[in-house]
Amino acid sequence: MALAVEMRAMVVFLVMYISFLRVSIAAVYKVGDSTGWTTIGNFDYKNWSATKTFQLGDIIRFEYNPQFHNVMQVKHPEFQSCNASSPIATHTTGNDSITITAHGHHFFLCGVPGHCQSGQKVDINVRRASSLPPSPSALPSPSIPAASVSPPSPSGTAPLYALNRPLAKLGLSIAVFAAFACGFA
Ligand SMILES: [Cu+2]
Repeated sequence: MALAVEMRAMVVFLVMYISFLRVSIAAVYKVGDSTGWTTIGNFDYKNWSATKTFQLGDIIRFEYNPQFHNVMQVKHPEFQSCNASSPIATHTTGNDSITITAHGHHFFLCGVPGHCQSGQKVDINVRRASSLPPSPSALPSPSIPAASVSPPSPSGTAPLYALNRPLAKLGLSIAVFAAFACGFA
């Protein structure tokens, strides 16, 4: 009987541990890394974002001096033309964390005159199959309009991709769990 109780506690612990892992998967990306969000040094934000694999739930952090800069989320045409007159959202704290909740492109620029033109703009692209390694038989990429920030359409394959990483972590969970359980014995 005591064993049954113990087993149940273990299962509860394991479930909690896996939940924790799932939550902790989200990554935080500081835009510009140590450079931050600025015009100084002509940082290449395009190259910066191109080297990242953004996923749903990831956090994009803009760190900057709010006296000199801000963060505006805009649509694609405004991003292209550096038009800060009709932003979707504006952030001005100097330490802005934005959680990515949709696939596709997320366009940000600095709304201070001249800054976007000098390169203070970044395109955060969350690809649909980003959790998969590149394969030769790549899916024919669906023609998603660049400016689309609409919620993802229900797709049969998406949940499968979503499961990959938690499952990969499961082995680790069990190993840690085993060590944990041994410590109690
Ligand atoms: Cu600026």
